[in-house]
Amino acid sequence: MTRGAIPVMDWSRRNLCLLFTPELCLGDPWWTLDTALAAGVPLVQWREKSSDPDGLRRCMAACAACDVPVIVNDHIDLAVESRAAGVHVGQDDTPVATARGRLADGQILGVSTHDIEQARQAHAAGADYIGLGPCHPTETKGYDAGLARAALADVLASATIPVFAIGGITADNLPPLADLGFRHFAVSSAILAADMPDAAVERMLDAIGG
Ligand code: 3NM
Repeated sequence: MTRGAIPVMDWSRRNLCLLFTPELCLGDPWWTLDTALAAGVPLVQWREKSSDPDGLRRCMAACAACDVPVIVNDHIDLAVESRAAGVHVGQDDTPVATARGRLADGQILGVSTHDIEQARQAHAAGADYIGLGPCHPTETKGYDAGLARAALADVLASATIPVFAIGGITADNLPPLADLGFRHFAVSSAILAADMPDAAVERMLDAIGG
C-alpha cells in the first residue's frame, strides 16, 4: 500500500468527486479512471462493495500520479491500512463517531446524509464533509425522486463543512445546483458510463468554475 504523509484537504480544489465503481464503467475501468483523472477530476472515492485491496492499490497509484486523494467508501480498516485520504460512511454503515475514532490522524471522514437532521448529526459526530442527496433520481442507487430544492437549500444554509451534491448529477443538471449554492459535487454514472468520460468531466468542471 502507498505510504507517506496524508495531505491536508484543500476543499476549494477538491470540488468534483468521482465515485469510482469499476463495474459501473462503460469502458475498461482503468482507462475510464485514467481518462477522468487526465481531464482534471480532483477527488476520487473508491466505491467497491467487496473491499478489494488490490483494486484500491491500483486506484491509489493512478490517483497519486495525478496528485488526487482517494477516499474509501465504507471499509474503514482498509482506509486506515492503505493510508487513504479518508473514509466515507452511509447512514447504515459504521456510526460516524465510531468511524472517527478508528481513523488515523489527518484522515478525513465523509458521511451520506438525506436531510438536515442527519447533516447536523454527522457534523456534530465529527464529519469533515457530507454528501447530500439524492439531488435527482438515479438508477445507481434506485432513487426515483430527488429531494426538494428547499430541503437542499436549508442544509446548505446551515452547513459549515463542505456539502457534496450527490445523486443523478450530470453536466446538464449541475448548473442549477451550483446556483442553489452547491460548491461540491459527487458523480458516478454520468462520468463512468459516458462515451467520453473526459468530456463529461470537463463540462462539469467548467460549470463548477474556479
Ligand atoms: N449516494 P450517480 S445517490 C452513492 O443520495 C449515492 O446518498 C446517494 O451515483 C445519496 O451519480 C448515490 O450515478 C449514487 O447517481 C450516485
